[in-house]
Amino acid sequence: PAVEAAKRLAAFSAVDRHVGLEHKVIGIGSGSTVPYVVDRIVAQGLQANKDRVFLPTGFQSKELIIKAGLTLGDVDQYARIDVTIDGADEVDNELNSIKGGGACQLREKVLAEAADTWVIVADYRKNSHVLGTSWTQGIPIEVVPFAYAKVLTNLSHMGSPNAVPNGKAGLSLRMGKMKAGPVVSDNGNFIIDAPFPPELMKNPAELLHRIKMLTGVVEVGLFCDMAEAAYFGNEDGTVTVRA
Ligand code: DER
Repeated sequence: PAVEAAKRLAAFSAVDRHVGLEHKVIGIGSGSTVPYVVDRIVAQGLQANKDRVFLPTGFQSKELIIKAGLTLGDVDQYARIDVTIDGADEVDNELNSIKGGGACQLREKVLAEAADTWVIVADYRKNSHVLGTSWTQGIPIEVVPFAYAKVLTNLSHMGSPNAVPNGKAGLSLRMGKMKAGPVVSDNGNFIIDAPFPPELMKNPAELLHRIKMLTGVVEVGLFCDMAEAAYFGNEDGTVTVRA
């Protein structure tokens, strides 16, 4: 319950600060914190105005919008977005983040980039100094199925270890839990989770570009120099805002 309260706190604070009557096109992220963003939007009556539309970052996000009675916008119709709010798996001091725990990072990054303002909402577990500190599962990388084996090899040559000390899997193709075979993204692609040593995680922008250039990589779960602000709900009921 402490984590859920922290998620709610972060979400409510971000909506109150960044979603106003003047914002008409709003991007809704994915994951378990974003439902609280939608709760707040509904509570503030911001769904009532039918010319306010909400754009989804994937199947879960779309269902969230529809079930909350928000007006679902067609992503193709809106090249510009006023504000997108999304969760993250970990955030560092410079507001760089690891995303893709939910395998939604491609569409999330499209709506993050298209937004005038992109805001992260997260509980205290995500608040780090350096990426890779709390999120040790590795960087989520969306790859075309045809290329996944080659990308695994290339990532290994870049220094991603096949095993990590904390017992979590090292460099690996993300396999389904209640599904035989690999996880398949909303775009029909596979996800590779690639941990990297701290010295590489200290420069996420450089790592992002090196990974993105590998043939077969569709999108990388590193969001660098994109967030306007990050809201972390804390266990003691306070909110940490980093901008
Ligand atoms: O996959 C993602 O990037 C999602 O935004 C997700 O990982 C956010 O995490 P949450 O479920 O803790 O909000």
